[in-house]
Amino acid sequence: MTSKPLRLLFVSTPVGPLGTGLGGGVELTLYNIAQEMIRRGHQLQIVAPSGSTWDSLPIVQIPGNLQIIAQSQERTDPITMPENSVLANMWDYARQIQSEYDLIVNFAYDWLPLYLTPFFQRPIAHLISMGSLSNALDQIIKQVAKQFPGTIGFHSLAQAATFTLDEQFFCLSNGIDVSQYEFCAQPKQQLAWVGRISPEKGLEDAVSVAEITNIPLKIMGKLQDESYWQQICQNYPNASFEYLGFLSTSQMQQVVRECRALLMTHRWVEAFGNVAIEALACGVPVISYRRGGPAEIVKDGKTGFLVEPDSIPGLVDAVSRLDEINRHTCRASAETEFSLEALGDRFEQWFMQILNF
Ligand code: HBI
Repeated sequence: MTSKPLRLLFVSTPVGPLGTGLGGGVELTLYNIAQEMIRRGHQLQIVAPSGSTWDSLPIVQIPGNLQIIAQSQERTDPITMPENSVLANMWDYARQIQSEYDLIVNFAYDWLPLYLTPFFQRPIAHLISMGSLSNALDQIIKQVAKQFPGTIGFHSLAQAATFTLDEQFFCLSNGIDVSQYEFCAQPKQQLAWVGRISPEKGLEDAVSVAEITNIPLKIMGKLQDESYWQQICQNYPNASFEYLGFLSTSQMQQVVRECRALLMTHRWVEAFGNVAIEALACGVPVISYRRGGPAEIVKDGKTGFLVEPDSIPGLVDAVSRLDEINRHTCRASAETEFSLEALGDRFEQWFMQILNF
């Protein structure tokens, strides 16, 4: 706990209302850290797009048109804003009420809140939730890192490295409410894949593993790219795989915990990989490409295996070695490094540094 309670204003991602899964990993991060800050006695207000529903969290719903997802754009694309932009509306609201808070925390992977930073009276902490995707966004992140050192937060060193900042930044890792995940000692003969179904997540590689090993694959997550999914269904007629939909945390962990392993087959530098620590919390080993955040989460040979990126034979070999992994070791690593307690300590440390208490 910091010396005194902080008054925190969290401004959410503009790509979808909280609770819909459209915001991907950053939704879970926002929910977890909000919960933990309230538990620690801080005052908290969340600003999010209309339609956000989330338990008892205090959310101000802002209307407006959603922002298109950054990963669907080209690196050289100009920044685009829809008319009646929910992103602009959320930050206009934050501007109006900023004096009631000590610190504003930005969860959007977007240009506007970074550009607005010097125009605000209150400090803004920017949690950058993905690796580098856009030249215009890279540039404004560099600018804010230079002008406001320490206010840029990342989830992993690999993610930070994609922005080549020479300024100091803060590495938050990530964390989950481990008590939401139930350990399972005896899994079924099945594998899990969890994530937004979109090309950058490389689902087809996991389906290949299911076809080669003849172990059924359970797929969960937001079906973001319909044509990509249809392509996979056509290209792997002999593989045994089943799409279970976008499940709540509790439903998802009920399936994952009974799997022999979670496969992570991402093509891009995954900023962190929340699903990796969710699987570990269930005692489930993680088999992941050695790329991005998961390479800083999985202890090779201890809590899973790190595989040469894009090597399907590497994934298949790791599956054959799963009996070398002790599922209790997986659970223990989630409890020590990735708990809400550990995450809360890192966020408080970041906030206090920015407020230079
Ligand atoms: N795209 N424009 C934009 N803004 C976001 O906040 C955003 C996104 N794409 C994906 C995303 N956020 C989250 O799914 C990731 O941060 C996890």
